Amino acid sequence: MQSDSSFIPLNPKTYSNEEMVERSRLYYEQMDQRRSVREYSDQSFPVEILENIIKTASTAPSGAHKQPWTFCVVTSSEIKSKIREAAEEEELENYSRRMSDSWLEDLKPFGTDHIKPFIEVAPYIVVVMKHSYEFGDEGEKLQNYYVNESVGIAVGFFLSAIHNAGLFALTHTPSPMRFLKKILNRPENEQPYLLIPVGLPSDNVRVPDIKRKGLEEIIERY
Ligand code: IYR
Repeated sequence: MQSDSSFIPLNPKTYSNEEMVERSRLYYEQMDQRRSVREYSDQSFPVEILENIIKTASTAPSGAHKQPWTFCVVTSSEIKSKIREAAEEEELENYSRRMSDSWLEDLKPFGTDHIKPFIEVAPYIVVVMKHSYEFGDEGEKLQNYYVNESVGIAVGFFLSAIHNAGLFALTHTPSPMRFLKKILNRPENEQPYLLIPVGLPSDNVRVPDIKRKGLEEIIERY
């Protein structure tokens, strides 16, 4: 199977068990500090950092290595305002009519409502687009595979890289998200997946007092 000449040697970097215990613990401790932030400072940061983060996201595995994603980086105040206006319109409908009473109850601890200033305040808005399919050179449709799984994994890498860089984000889903495709003028094969403000928190920001499930609540041993 591996006789194909397009295979190359891996030369993996490996560690002792002790080193792996230490590395995995340190990574867990670092990631356990990650928090979603809804209130941002307008302070910007070099775009190179975000580009490194997007390159990291794109190292994610994907179905048949199709990398079915585009990361739209928005800094234009005009476009941010358009996105905020359209997102708030949908969210007003969500909070006042579409969401069930139990859903609204579940969201109470997070203090969310339909007003979304972070869309205009955060220095960068990243709109992640998933590619349901691709276009070939003759305009023919080419299949992608496990697109939701692939893009979800890439966004996981993205959030981890943001935290590692010392930046903050929010995975925002202003549903339905069709307006993003229109405002950003994206092609027919792309669908909005998530809207992610990236930046630094506002001064004295407070976050909900959440607890994470313990290991024995999320693991089953066989
Ligand atoms: N999209 C809405 C509502 C919302 C839904 C869930 I589930 C959340 O975890 C948080 C918010 C909003 O962004 O306000």
